Amino acid sequence: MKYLLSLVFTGVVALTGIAVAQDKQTAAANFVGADGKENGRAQLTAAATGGVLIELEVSGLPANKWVGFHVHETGKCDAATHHESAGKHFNPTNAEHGLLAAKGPHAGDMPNQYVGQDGVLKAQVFDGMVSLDGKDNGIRGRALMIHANSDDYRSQPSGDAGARLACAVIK
Ligand SMILES: [Cu+2]
Repeated sequence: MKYLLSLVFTGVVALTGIAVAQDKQTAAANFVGADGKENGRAQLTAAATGGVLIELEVSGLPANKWVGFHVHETGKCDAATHHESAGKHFNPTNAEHGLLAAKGPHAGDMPNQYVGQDGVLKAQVFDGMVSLDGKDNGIRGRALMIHANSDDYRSQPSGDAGARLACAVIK
């Protein structure tokens, strides 16, 4: 009986451990600017019921301006290519671009973010269409991107958001 109880107890502890691990899926990403130098970081936390919270702080951006913010499909930030190395927006459902597009959005589409007059962007953004390690919508190994202009939420394929100013591989 004592042996059985201890087996049950071990089982409960193991199950609880798994539940906690799933609640606390996290990732981090370091931003690289257009000049190739590190200029910020992000912390990512997966929500238990889906979606990922992205907390970021990036400096050296154009002051007093709304800028586009997306997940791009390729986790490669190469300033020598103006971060074109990160490829297109992450779009596993083959949707159109834009939070306000009739057949959108891309899973990697997120709202514009505001840069303060010190050129620093601080934000907490929730993307409900992605996960960290999901088979189809996982973004670990992909890239976060901040653009020079705001996303118009409609233009194809990327909202006319302009140059790629800061790129971060999600690890
Ligand atoms: Cu983008």
